[in-house]
Amino acid sequence: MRDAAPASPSETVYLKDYAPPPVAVRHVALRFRLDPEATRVVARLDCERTGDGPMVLDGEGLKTLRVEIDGAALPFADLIDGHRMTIPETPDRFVLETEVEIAPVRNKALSGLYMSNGMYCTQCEAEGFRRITWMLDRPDVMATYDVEIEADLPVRLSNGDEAGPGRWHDPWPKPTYLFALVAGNLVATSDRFTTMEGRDVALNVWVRPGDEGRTGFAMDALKRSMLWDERVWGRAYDLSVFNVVAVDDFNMGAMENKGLNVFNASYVLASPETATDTDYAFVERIVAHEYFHNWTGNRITCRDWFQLCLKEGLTVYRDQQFMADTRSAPVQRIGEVLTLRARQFREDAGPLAHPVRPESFVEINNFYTATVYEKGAEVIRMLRVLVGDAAFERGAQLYFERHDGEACTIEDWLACFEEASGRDLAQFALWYSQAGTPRVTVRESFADGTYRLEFGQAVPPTPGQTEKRPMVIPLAFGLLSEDGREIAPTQVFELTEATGSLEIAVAERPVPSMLRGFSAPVILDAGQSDADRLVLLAHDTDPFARWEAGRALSKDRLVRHAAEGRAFDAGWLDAMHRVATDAEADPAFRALALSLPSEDDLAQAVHEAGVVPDPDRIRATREAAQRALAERLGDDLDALRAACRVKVPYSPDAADAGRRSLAGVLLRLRTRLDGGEAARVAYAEADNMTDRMAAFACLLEAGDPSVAAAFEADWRHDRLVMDKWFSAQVSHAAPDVAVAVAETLIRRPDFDPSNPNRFRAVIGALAGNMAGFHRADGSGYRFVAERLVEMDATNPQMAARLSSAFSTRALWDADRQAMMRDALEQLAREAGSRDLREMVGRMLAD
Ligand code: B3K
Ligand code: ZN
Repeated sequence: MRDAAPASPSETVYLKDYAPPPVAVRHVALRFRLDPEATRVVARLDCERTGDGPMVLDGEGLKTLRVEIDGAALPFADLIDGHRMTIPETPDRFVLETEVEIAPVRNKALSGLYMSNGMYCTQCEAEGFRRITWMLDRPDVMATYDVEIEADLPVRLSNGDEAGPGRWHDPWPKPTYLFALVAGNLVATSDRFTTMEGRDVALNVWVRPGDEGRTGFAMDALKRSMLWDERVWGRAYDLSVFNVVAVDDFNMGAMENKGLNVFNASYVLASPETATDTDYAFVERIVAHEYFHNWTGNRITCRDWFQLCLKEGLTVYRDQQFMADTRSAPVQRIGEVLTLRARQFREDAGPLAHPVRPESFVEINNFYTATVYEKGAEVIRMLRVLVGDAAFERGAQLYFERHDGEACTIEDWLACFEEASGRDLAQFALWYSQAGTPRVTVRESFADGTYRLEFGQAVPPTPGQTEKRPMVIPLAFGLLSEDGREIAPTQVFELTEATGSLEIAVAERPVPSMLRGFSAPVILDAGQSDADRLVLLAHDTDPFARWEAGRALSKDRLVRHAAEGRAFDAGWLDAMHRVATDAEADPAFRALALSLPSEDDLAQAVHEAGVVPDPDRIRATREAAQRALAERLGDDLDALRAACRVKVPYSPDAADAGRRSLAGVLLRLRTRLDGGEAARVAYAEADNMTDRMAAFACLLEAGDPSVAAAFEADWRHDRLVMDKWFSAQVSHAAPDVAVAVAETLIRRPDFDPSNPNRFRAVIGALAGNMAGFHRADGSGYRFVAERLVEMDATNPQMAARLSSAFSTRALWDADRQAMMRDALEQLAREAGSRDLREMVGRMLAD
């Protein structure tokens, strides 16, 4: 199933080449006779000519047994060339029937039909359906489905409504990528939901026997998502059953198959003993996200894969809104920005930068990126700011009315908002086509009662895009007085040219609070003074801007320490102390304000300051800063920790989670002073996984040799908790031993690299341990590259995804750059898959 040849231009698919298919498939009837080694699939396609030219079907790794048109056999061997079957001529209306054999048990790529712990399951997005049977495997071919599953297994599921044992009918036309089948020995937690249209819906969360006790939160999140989508977007569910299945071996988080969402078990199963608050939040968010796809993705889908952000950016925007409504909106927003900067800004700044709507790809699975998802969501957030809430809502409803049942483009989406708002969105559309994070500068002056702001924007060059045009950038800002009063509430300045300016009449020189709520995904240089930042940190009414001021103060201190060896000043430490002890502020906010910028963030900032970053030095700086903070907090540390104590029984709600989060940050600081004494007590006393993991991390960082064995003794029976155990040991290992720790872990019998969660727990964690991965001797690079080559032979998607660890090459010193290049060249030589070859090719192309 692997392609042998290197990536060549002929493998590249271009947006500009899009052409509709000449044949529509109106209905698909599938019959499966499941067998691990020899599953038979009979597919009957009701087809109709819609244009001229041959019918080209996709198929990969199929043993073809029969191809017939209207009952007459075709000489299929002559028609098949690699992964294509070309039928030169067809009647206007016809039935194409094929029969193939596949071996799910041998499918380790986890794309198509595969097996996980004895259960059959599928993953078809983006192009996995072709590994099940011959079909026009493209999103603009939408059909209704009938599915029949023969197997000696108690549970047999597919999309749509149940039409008898093992038989399913899906009345809603859908593309192949939303097809799903699950069969196995599963048990359900069940509930019901009545939609606003009066439809009674059976809800089931299917898991392996033994896991039933951990499904309650996912079910609750599902019901709340259904209600929220009705209330906020007017979208109701449209089948009589909604099934969710937890699968152990899954490449990503989850998949929105129509009526049959398949989830990585780690994003469904949650109990206080085994899941952290972060896990709970992921379960809630991903359940919501996949459910919301039912309208944004399933009922209205993408014309082609270049339009991926049409469903993903929009659905992320919707899940973010849901989380903001469900939890603390400011804390959610800060978290979103942290993720955007850590993942998307990093992507945008390196060789993997691409527009929110890419214009070409070799392997579409390489474009399920932070840019398509997270920046895609930011673009929608900006659209809302620009057209206003009322026009946004009208535009969204118009989109649902006009395009229900269709496969659409970004142009279709934007046209609805142009119509609803009367506004020309041509310049706004640049957000979809221009890659790179815009840099915005702001300079201020004040004289004679006039405050003047001057803005500038520049979008940096990115691969394949050297020239950039000015974008429309909504900059939300407010003004405070120097003693912290708000003197101008939030307003939005639209920067549409390379430069722009604004004058406001005010009596005194104000303190500007810029980019409130992070109103645009840009890098802002406001040239702000420490004095202004301290005012904002103490008084800003916009929680994001308040947090941002503190973050800027901290980042500045840590960068100067790492780059110039400058000591931490009392002004900063006092400000941090005030935030920590501000009893009025939400504990979750305080936890975020006290958390220092990550090592990755600091490496990028040191690089931007014109100094080559040294990973060990950055690590040491962060350690020193934590120690200095801990010393400044002094006795308050323990008092604050005590005040964070949360009532029992455990609740995953935002308020309690916020207290646990602050307690975790404080414990980390405490550990810098007592070598792990408080963490040992916290570990012993922990009655939930959040507190336990926080203490475990502290003890690992303190170099406690016994804690890993103690944890393992308690949890070796639990695969999801053991993923945390694997991951934490690598993430929190000292830089000089991180590779050795990872090497020891992968030799254990319970390290199964074919399980993506376990593979990520070790290899992904090492790539994320900055000073461990970037060892000066290159051992981190070699270790990760070797594992990726091994992984590529069975699961190319996984290997390609983790290969982005090498995308930060340009940040580092010449020796590291050379060693990273060596690792990439090794990957280029030894990569068999199109997936990994494309990624490596992009990372080497400079
Ligand atoms: N749509 C899926 C992701 C599919 C990834 C394919 N490589 C999950 C989601 O975004 O909801
Ligand atoms: Zn999605």
